[in-house]
Amino acid sequence: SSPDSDGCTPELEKAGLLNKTKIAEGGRKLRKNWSPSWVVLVGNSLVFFKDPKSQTPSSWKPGNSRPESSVDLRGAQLHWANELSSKKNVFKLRTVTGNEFLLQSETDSLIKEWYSTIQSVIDRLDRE
Ligand code: I3S
Repeated sequence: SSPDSDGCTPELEKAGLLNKTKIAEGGRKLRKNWSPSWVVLVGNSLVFFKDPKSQTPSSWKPGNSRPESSVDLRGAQLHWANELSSKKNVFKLRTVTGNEFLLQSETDSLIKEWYSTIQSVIDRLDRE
């Protein structure tokens, strides 16, 4: 049986490396500071970890690494936002609490997959 056969363990939907910057906190604009982030979509949350490549082997212990931050996707909004950056393949995620993040990848197919996977979680939560 699958690890989630009891329906209690949140499903790991997706994980990978994206460029990330937070641009607003509680509706207040922040200065951009792009950095690579290991992004994990699990259950109703998008969880951000330090780029594993920037960590020493000894500090990188899967399942034992603390997230830098996490975002509740319930009620969140997702938009392509290429006008907000000189980079290509940028989308903006806005939480109900007014936190805003830009996420970016140089790889078109990869960013499209992230966009549609996050959107499908938001849609699922909207229907609940
Ligand atoms: O939207 P902005 O302000 O042009 O964003 C750029 C700046 O945040 C810049 O930082 P400094 O203002 O500290 O130099 C960043 O290095 C750039 O990456 C930001 O622009 P992009 O177009 O990369 O999102």
